[in-house]
Amino acid sequence: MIRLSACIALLGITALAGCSGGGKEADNGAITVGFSQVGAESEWRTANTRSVKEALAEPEFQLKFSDGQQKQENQIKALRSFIAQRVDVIAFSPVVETGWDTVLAEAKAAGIPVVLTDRAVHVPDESLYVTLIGSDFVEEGRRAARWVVQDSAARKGPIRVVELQGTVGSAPANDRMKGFREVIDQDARFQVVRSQSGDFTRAKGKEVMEAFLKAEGRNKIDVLFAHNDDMAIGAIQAIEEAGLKPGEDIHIVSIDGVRGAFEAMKDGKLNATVECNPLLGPQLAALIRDVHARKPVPKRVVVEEGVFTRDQAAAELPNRKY
Ligand code: GYE
Repeated sequence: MIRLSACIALLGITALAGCSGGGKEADNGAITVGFSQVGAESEWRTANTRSVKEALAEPEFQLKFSDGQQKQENQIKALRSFIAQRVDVIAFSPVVETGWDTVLAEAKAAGIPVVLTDRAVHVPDESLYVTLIGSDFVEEGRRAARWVVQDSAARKGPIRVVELQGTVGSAPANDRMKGFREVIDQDARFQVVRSQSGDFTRAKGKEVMEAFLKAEGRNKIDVLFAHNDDMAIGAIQAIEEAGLKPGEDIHIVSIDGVRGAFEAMKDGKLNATVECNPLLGPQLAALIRDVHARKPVPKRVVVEEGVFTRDQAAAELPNRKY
């Protein structure tokens, strides 16, 4: 179950009420929502898309869904088309953090409220969006590092760590890296020897891990931290192809907690996964309802999550919903 901790001050409705225009209701009275998704890069993302589509269903909602294929320019085009169609509410998950000021100002000028889901943006003017619902990625990075520190309690240094980053410039990549470093840097035994983006995909995770193994030598990597499970699963293949045992020769922690990660843990190949819940649909629907009704909503809604290890995998697997 998702528990919410609503933080920061409640958003006043004056900013929105003051805007001219406003969305055009669909003929049947449904709330029209334009949703711009990042892409279909990972198991997390496909579960997230399913959840959003299920929750923003007819007859209450009329959903216009657009897949950005991991490209900001596609998402900006989608947002402009939602504005032109005068949807009631725009919801979107921004692939990267920067570069949204102009299009968000256009939405504001058109009186269309914007709800961020999953990923954050960096805009100097926070009134350009109403609220953000998503995970605390910095904390997820810290949790991954705390697991590594605990797992390495009996080891002597130097402990050589490689990192597979998510999409360059994305909120989860920036924040997970930050949280991980914050904790790992306090223990002098650890050295992050390589850190590169695998764009949150299995294929890239495998490719970059192959390059890491080549550059470092097969016996020089102790720990892999991957910003998502899919990249870890790709890397596991690369490690096996190099003749090493993932989960033993190289200890691996990643983030998301998708089914594939639990299966890899059950097989002993992944050591731990930090949960990041993609099933945001019902909460997003509730927020959109309130935003559309011009009710005040929290500026930030955080999803609470846990950490799972290999010994818990078999028991937890039947409970996983994504
Ligand atoms: O961890 C990754 C996906 O933004 C939280 O995006 C999301 C991340 C998730 O591609 O698997």
